[in-house]
Amino acid sequence: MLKFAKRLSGSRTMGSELQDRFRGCMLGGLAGDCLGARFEGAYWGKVVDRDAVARLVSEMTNPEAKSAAGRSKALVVRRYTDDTSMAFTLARSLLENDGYRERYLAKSFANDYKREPGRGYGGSVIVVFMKLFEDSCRDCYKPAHDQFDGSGSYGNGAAMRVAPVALFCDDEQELERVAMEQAMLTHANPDGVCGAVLQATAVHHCLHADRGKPFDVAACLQRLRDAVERFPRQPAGAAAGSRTASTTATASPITCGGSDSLATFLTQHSDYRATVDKYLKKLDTLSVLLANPHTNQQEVMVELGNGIAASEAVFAAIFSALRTLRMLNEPAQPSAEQPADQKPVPEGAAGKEGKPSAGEFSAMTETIVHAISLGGDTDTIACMAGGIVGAYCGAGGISPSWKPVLESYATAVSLADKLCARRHKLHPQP
Ligand code: R7I
Ligand code: MG
Ligand code: MG
Repeated sequence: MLKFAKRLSGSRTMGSELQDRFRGCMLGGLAGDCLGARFEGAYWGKVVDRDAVARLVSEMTNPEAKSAAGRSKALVVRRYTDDTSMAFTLARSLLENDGYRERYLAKSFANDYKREPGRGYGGSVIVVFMKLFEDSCRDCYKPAHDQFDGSGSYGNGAAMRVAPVALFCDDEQELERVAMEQAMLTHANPDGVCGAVLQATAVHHCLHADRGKPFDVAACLQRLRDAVERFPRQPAGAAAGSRTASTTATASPITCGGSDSLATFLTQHSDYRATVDKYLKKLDTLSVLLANPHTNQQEVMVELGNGIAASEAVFAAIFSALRTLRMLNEPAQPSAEQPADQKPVPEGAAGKEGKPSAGEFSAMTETIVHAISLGGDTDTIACMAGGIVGAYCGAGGISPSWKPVLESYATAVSLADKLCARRHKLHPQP
């Protein structure tokens, strides 16, 4: 096993393992967003040289790092973008209401945008926020439904923020439903919603995967496939067309106001079948790409995409995350078979005088560097990949040198701790 795997058990000393994994998820997302934002949009339709990304990430986070020209660089705090802003808001909303409250969350998203419009929001979602402020807005899902002439946005904005839902919801049914419903406040196209369900499922699976055994990539892919096959999840016992307050046997109260069925809306959408078929096909492609250690960034970008559509960025992120988790199962000494450009980035790569430290491997660094090197929507791909890997590896897998450069690091930890404390209260553990 790679050296990193040994550090997983060490992280248990920080408190409960679960708390560490909650923190890892929130911090991994924050790190991917803050570091990936440096590259967002600079490389649409093309990949970025991995060594260059590793060097720049090191320059951004390592106080001893030197630039390619050998100059020392002062560390600066890296601002988070809309991905983290909306994830924080979603986490707070779930905590403050002890569940999903649609109007509260919709208004919170809109208020956050008004307070900080410069966080790099998607071009069209702003129209949704503006409509939510109108007195005439009675149905908080309608502004999202009206986007793009009634077809709804297929952007990745509902997926990029969804990780807290995986930390909040225990069972699969509740998870998939809350992921769907929160998505539909801003994204009503099945592509945008299914992407959120898939990302939430990936985080949830990795959060609860047994670290005592090698990470089971096939089991994770099967869980993702199951989620797409039953998308959109209907509340248990609810007849199509009658979305009512939840009566599911879940641990927490989830309020679902409104009268129309969101799930029915999705299944009746003209793009619904195409979305399910596309997502299942892309999962097959992802599985083939993952099985081959020679797969390079160019192939991932061409096959899965790296753009702002959920059906691209979510798959790029899940690939980056599962690639790292698969690597944790591999021998410590990379085999001669492994292509040089796919070998793990050594921890502190290009740090001191550009020399990597021997043999060390940081799962989070590896994930974020790989995600960014796919190009395109780098903050969002790295944010989602970081959230998945963090949920498995925990905060113990994140370099302490990243702390001062990630804006609102303490907020991410605090929200993770509150979500974890709530879970412990519902499910006390010895
Ligand atoms: O999805 P969204 O919240 O954007 C998230 C992205 C992330 O990369 C963030 O980091 C931030 O940079 O933005 O915002 P939307 O405005 O709903 O969707 C994003 C973009 O996707 C839109 O501005 C459109 O360019 C495109 N898009 C569509 N274009 C044509 N037809 C989304 N849906 C459609 C569509 O149906
Ligand atoms: Mg962003
Ligand atoms: Mg983005």
